[in-house]
Amino acid sequence: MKLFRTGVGCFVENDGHYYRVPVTSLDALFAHDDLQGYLLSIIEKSGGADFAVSELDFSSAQILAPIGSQEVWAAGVTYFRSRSARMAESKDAGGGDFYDRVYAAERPELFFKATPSRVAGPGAVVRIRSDAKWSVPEPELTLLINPRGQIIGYTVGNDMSSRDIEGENPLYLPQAKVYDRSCALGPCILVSNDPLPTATPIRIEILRGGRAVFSGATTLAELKRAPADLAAYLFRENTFSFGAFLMTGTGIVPPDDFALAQGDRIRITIDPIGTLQNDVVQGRLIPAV
Ligand code: DO4
Ligand code: MG
Repeated sequence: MKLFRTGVGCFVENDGHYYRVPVTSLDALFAHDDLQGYLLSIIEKSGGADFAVSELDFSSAQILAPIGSQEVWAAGVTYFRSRSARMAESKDAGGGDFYDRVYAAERPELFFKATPSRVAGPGAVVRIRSDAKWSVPEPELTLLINPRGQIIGYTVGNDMSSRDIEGENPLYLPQAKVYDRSCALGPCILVSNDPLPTATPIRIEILRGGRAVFSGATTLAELKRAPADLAAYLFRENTFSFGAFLMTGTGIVPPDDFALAQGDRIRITIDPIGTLQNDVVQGRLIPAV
């Protein structure tokens, strides 16, 4: 069952059919005692003319990032590939053995990633910082966690990152990671209280002028930490009244000679959820005032 936020309201998809969800805010929905049960009850009650109108409304609606007021957090160095890439990029700043240590440590690396205003939805643009020369997308399974700390769904995430800025000095991590449109989420929430199978594939393709310039894949079997453990660490000392999103880290890093460029198209697919597609811009979206 998939939950979509669109320009004309929220819809739930089940078996290829779309049903309107009578809510004005995702915040109330995500705080529900039993989101999955509530959405199933909407599907069971739907029928007749209302159902046909919902299908029609959905087919012409713009799909938006499936986020309300939630903060987006991220875990880092949760795949061996990420550990090695960070150590390589920080070789001039001391070699980064702290990446190796955090990969092995009991406590994960967790960092603040984005407010909703910094998040791009499906089809919207993501940004490269004006002062960055080496940026990459990070395709990440992203957890939706309710205010009680329970994982209630999954979406596809892109943790846009400036490798040159982070590599220069790890204390620059917030600047490498947090800026306008540095994060993309979507196209929907796969609503589920169950863990995803470890065989779940995560794939990325980057197109330049319509031609693939990078593609990569991994599976959740490569993720070193259990999503529930990451969620538990995040909720240890934080209250999230509307729940939170938690990106689980990247297992795919392009080769060191690859940098994103203006106009690139990024496609990230996690099969049970869908494909998140965003085009890249470098520079400001809105003129400074
Ligand atoms: O340690 C820096 C960030 C790592 C990260 O974002 C990742 O592994 O996905
Ligand atoms: Mg990341």
